[in-house]
Amino acid sequence: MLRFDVVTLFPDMVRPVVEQSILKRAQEKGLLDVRVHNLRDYTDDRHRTADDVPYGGGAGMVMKAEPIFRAVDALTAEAQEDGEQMRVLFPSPHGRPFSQDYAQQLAREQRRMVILCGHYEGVDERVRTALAPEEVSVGDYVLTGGELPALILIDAAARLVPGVLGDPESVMEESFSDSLLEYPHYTRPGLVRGLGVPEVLLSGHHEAIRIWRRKQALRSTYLRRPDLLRDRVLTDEDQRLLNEVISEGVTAMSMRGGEEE
Ligand code: 4G0
Repeated sequence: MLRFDVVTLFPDMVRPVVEQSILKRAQEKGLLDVRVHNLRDYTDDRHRTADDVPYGGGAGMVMKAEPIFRAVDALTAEAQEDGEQMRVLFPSPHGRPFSQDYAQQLAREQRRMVILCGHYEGVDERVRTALAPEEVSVGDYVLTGGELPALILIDAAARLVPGVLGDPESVMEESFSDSLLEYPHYTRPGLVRGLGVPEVLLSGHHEAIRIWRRKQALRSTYLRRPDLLRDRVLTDEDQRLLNEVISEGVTAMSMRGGEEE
């Protein structure tokens, strides 16, 4: 079972989200366990202070180290009692870039994962010194806190756990089209505001559909994220389809999904 312990000053930013939809179902099925811990419960003063002014002055507040240490100590003790190991993650703009590969690694993790959510201008550096948490970044931008990144890590990992998504084929297909963008999807009706569906998808010709989708995925990737194709060894079929895409040129129609064929 994939287990996350989220340590946060704002439990309500996390709990309602993990209690919805697919993450809720995953927990009901016993495939995922997300526990949310209020960092204020690990403070020791009357005002339950979790932050303070920075030494040396300057704007904003800094998260205190001791409440984080106490929370991690409590979770470490609990894991030990249950004979489990622990991995501590710390969402931060200074972290290692999160990616699909990183998510896959989390999804296969046997240890409990503690996610420390920082806030304000940052956390007391001694949290890094003493805990050496794994810093992970969900992108090159700054957020008000680590809660949204925590949810991103949990969501991206959980959906890769076998049985979490309804249809195991969707994850299968996805790993097949690894690091290509998706082909376009259509559903009923066949005509929406004058817009139709590519004929091939209505043909029932499974091999033709497979090739069409593969070509569309290559086209979309070539046009929008050529970096994903740059150092990639293509199969003979992929190379042939990509050559077709390129020789057809970047027409207005190809930009709309290549409905010519
Ligand atoms: C630690 C993660 C935590 C340090 C967290 C901010 C963006 C990300 C936080 C800071 C976050 C991300 C140094 C501002 C909380 N923002 N990109 N905010 N600093 O993953």
